[in-house]
Amino acid sequence: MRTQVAIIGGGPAGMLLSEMLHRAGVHSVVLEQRSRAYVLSRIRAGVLEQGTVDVLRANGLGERMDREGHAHDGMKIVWGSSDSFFIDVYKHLGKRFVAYGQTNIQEDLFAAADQREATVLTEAEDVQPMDVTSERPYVTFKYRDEAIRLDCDFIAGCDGFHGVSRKTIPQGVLREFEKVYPFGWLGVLSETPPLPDIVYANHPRGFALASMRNERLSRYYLQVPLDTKIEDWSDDRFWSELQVRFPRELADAVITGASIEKSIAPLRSFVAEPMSHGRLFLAGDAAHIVPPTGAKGLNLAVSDVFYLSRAMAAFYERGSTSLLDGYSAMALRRVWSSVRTSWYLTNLLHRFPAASEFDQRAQEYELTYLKSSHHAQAALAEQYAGLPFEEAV
Ligand code: FAS
Ligand code: PHB
Repeated sequence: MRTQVAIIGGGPAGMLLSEMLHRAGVHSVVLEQRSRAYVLSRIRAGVLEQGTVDVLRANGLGERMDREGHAHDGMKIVWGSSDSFFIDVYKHLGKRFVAYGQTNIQEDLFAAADQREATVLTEAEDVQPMDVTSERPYVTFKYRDEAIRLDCDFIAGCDGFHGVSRKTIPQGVLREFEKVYPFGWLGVLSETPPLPDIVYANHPRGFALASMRNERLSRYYLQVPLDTKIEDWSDDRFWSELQVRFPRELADAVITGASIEKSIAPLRSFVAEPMSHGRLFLAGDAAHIVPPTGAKGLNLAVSDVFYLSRAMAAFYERGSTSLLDGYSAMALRRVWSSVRTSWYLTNLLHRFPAASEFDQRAQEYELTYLKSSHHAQAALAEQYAGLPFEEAV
């Protein structure tokens, strides 16, 4: 087989890259190890930055999002019995967020790929990037019991944190930065009307979050210890704990119901540098992981793909390699900004088991300061909205 760009991974990064390359006249093949049904069964992100919304609209992926998505001016942070403030992204930046599930985006991406009869090979096994530092890289894999070689000009590693691509970069070249948090998030999806706002709660018993997928589908999270077992959390226990962690008037407004999905995600911050090596380019979770506190994971995957598709299009249009050469540095500037914001919000809103009384006081003061300072809220809103994409110079 031969293509211009071999894309490893059919999650949001891989499928969006394939779509954007197609629109730039560049051919790609997507190799996904799981079935389409499995990819669509994963419940993950739910909040899209304005930059992500703009990219999806510009690539013909906005119609259902605009119909079913929920626009928000910002998010609410609550703590204690009545303390709260609103991260008003619209007031400070003139931008809005859209609550629209990653699952929906994945469905829209698969539908667009089917529309253009794209080559998306699911259940591809033993995918291996080869000769990535040569001018003739290729990928080997097994498909329906047949061993296949896919020759290409470039390889895009969009295969997530546990993928094979990042591991292809030699140890002497790759630098990894990691911070593991001493807790996870227990998430529930329920067919119940959500609270009107996305609400983050800091409570002595732990963090809680109220979000949504649409006006009939709610998404809630609780901070839980790392050794938590899902079977220990009945729906009743989840709802009563959630209502303890929200101030009374919010707790009373929560409409409970049977969970249709329940999962635990560990929290970590992780960045791999550089995000390219020879003709291999990493995008999305293959290169970085953020704690979901800042709702940045999916949005970073989109910004990486925006930069990478622009760079590859420039190569095929006019033979220029400058954007490809500068991809890693440009993507990492935005990655580290989001990694820092997500780390800051995780420290601000969670209870750390080993926190000293000093740490606790400092956290409480930070919340009080944010509540009192228009400037501090504007700075947080700017970070939360996500930095603008850099121009191609
Ligand atoms: P993905 O992991 O989504 O996709 C990678 C794809 O590559 C997968 O389909 C995988 O099967 C495939 N793959 C892996 N190895 C392969 C191989 N060797 N060969 C071929 N294919 C291979 N972000 C938020 O903003 N908010 C959230 O609330 C949130 N919750 C999350 C909960 C969980 C449990 C997880 C894991 C992540 C969550 N995220 C959240 C982050 C998430 O949304 C990611 O940022 C997003 O999926 C990134 O997309 P990709 O980079 O495409 O990686
Ligand atoms: C979600 O809706 O899943 C969500 C919202 C905000 C976050 C993380 C996840 O920070």
